[in-house]
Amino acid sequence: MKLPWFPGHMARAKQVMKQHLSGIDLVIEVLDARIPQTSRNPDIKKIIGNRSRVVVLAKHDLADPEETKAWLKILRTDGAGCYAVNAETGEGVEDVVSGISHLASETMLKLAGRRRRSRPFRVMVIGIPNVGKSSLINRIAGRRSAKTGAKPGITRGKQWIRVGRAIELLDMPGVLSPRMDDPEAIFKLAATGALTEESFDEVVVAEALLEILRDRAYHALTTRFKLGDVKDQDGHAILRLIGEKRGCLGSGGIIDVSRSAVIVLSEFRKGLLGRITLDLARDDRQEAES
Ligand SMILES: Nc1nc2c(ncn2[C@@H]2O[C@H](COP(=O)(O)OP(=O)(O)O)[C@@H](O)[C@H]2O)c(=O)[nH]1
Ligand SMILES: [Mg+2]
Repeated sequence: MKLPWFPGHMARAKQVMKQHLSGIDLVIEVLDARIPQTSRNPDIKKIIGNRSRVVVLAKHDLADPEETKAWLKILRTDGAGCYAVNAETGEGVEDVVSGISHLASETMLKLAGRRRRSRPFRVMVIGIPNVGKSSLINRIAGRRSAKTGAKPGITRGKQWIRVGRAIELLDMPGVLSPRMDDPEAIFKLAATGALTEESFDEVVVAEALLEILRDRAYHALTTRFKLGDVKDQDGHAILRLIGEKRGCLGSGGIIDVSRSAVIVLSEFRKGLLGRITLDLARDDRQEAES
């Protein structure tokens, strides 16, 4: 598989993020619920330092609910809290906000005990591209403006969004680069939509994904694409069958597998092939805890 293009703006974004982190008390680390292990930046602990960290598993509507439950259990032992949300609809975001409020008041009490001057508790959202950072920020901000009515200058266009009385959320997320340490990780990032289209081979990714779906979501796969018995077929054969069913024909009536690959990936990412978690909590437990 081709190595993804690593844009210079990613390095700059990291620099900007480090500057922004200087005044931050708590970091919300957004992970993709389908790949909680792979969507985590390997240097996360170094980047965050000793700040508190809340983990949010976004896109939980696309992940296997049992797997998400297991991941929440694993990740809860690690940070200051862990929540599963749909950042698009806002489902679960209330719990994130109340968790943060609780941490904020604890911290403020400690500061008051040391007779420090009170100041807002500052929060920043970070995560890899496309994981749901902006959606989460919008949901947290939207919840606030829904409660207080429109207040121009407070919720929008400013660097900080007020959340409750004592909390401020940075309007801008911190973008982290994903882990690219093995082909398996690159496959999972590509399948879930974390990488730009030009940085991987869609056919290779779709074929690998189809074999996972064949083994773990057989009914959803065969129903969605109206396939017959494909239990003994490999990813390439299934991709060709899908191309046939969906009329992906190139010149001379040859099946255009790159078109069927695009269809498979796009329908998977929309959740039309079922709720699939690619990082299984069972397999990845040890790594996650290390
Ligand atoms: N199904 C689903 N889609 C989501 C969720 N969160 C974000 N998205 C979608 O994922 C894409 C990337 O989201 P965005 O917030 O821009 O990610 P960012 O790059 O981390 O800021 C957008 O199309 C969102 O609508 C979620 O929880 N569930
Ligand atoms: Mg964004």
